[in-house]
Amino acid sequence: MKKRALISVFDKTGILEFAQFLDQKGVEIISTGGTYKYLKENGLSVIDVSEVTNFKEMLDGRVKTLHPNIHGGILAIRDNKEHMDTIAREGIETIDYVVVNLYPFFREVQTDKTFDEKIEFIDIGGPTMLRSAAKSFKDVTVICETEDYSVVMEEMEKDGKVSYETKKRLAGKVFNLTSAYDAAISAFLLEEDYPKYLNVSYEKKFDLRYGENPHQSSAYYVSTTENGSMKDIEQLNGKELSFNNIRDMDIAWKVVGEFDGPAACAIKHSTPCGVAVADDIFTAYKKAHDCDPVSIFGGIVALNREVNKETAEELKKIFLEIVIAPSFTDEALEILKTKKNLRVIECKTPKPQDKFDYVKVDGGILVQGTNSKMIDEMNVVTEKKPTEKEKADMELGMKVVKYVKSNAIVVVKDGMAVGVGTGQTNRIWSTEHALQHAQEKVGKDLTGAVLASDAFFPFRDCVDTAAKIGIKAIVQPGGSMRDKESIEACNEHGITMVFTGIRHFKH
Ligand code: 93A
Repeated sequence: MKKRALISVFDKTGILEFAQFLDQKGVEIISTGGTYKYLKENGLSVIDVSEVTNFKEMLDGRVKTLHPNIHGGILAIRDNKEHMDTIAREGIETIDYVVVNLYPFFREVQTDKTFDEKIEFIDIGGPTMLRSAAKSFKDVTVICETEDYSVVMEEMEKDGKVSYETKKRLAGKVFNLTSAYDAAISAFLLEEDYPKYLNVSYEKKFDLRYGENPHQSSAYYVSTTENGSMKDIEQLNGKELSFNNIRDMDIAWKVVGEFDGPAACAIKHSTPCGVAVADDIFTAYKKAHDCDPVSIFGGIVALNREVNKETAEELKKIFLEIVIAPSFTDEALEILKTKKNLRVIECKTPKPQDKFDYVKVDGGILVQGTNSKMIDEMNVVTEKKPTEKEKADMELGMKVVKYVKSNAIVVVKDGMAVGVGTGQTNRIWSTEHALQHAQEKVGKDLTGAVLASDAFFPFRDCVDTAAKIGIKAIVQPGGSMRDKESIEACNEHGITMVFTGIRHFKH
């Protein structure tokens, strides 16, 4: 019996060559409106789908292939006699190849088209054919991606047929696509109800060499429905990005995104090791570097202003994995490009866009709104009031603490996060760590420095320890049973303390 292919593609890339190939192999080609016209114009003999369905396309093309003559021909099991008798009785012939790519809903949903226009990009007939063909994969070769034309052509050329394994893999790709496609539509319509309904739809951006460690396989996926800065990156120089690179770069970019003025941030192992603000980006970077000149080595640096020549020269002085910024001057880029391996990344989306955060647990996933609320109020709870300078450093401290693993303590001086106490299992160790670190980096004099904490102090010990080193201002959310003890300690030591009302746990 003559083999038949149904071709209905929105993206016509490579379809002519593939259709010609099928034609040469004696496969009869059936096509829908636009595809039919395109193939016909290019000299192929094609059958219009309406000749198969005995129905004209209708409802502005909403119904063109949704017909038993199509789906019967795809879904009939070839070695089931009853199935074959049934379609024969109904005058339906089998379809052996289904080649479809869908209306580009992923792309169109992110444009500024109207709601109703976007609805029209929901493909119904396409996924239906793909799903029918994928279910019938033993009998039907189904192609939903242009890149698979060559795979099928090679096998047909070599073996005269497409193997079971390939047909199964192609079917799996169909359901992978249609599930992501449906999730994207669901996200579009149920936006308000999220995360009550989980609508995750991602497409692969690229494969990664490995994951967190070389023995872990890995790939990078980006959302098909949501915008975001890490979707918007362009690599201008350097080695390929790694799993750890992307993760660290994301944090670095989020940190500098907290600031409206010029800011720089260095990240090591997901932890900020230098964050600073200044009137210009050169100074901000210099200060971020000086927060911790040891840890920044091999780190990831984010800058929230265009990188100019002098900043590039400064960046070039040490070994860095990545520099990410909104733009680079030509001169700056030239300087950075002299470092062959340095990954130079441009990102045009300055602030994080995600509304939700996911945390993977074994066999499940936790969903939460992103931690986008910084400070509720600056409530001074001590006799001593903070100066404007202290207030600015308090804000910086809180912005950094948000990205430090709990228990998190950050010491800030003159617009620089000079001490970062991270990931300790009690608050006093984090406090000691941050203070010790700050002393080492900026010398003994921490007079006038500010201490920020991601959560309340359970006891007064942190205040007492900070006082010994010369800390004169503390910012924290407040809310402990023993807040009073910490406030008393501050008053005894002449420290000002501010409650923000917003906790920033990061577990
Ligand atoms: O509007 S639809 O949901 N109804 C259908 O019956 C149908 N059949 C194929 N969309 C349908 N298609 C889609 O048309 C395919 O998925 C493909 O993307 C597109 C190809 O249309 P044309 O051949 O007219 O360019």
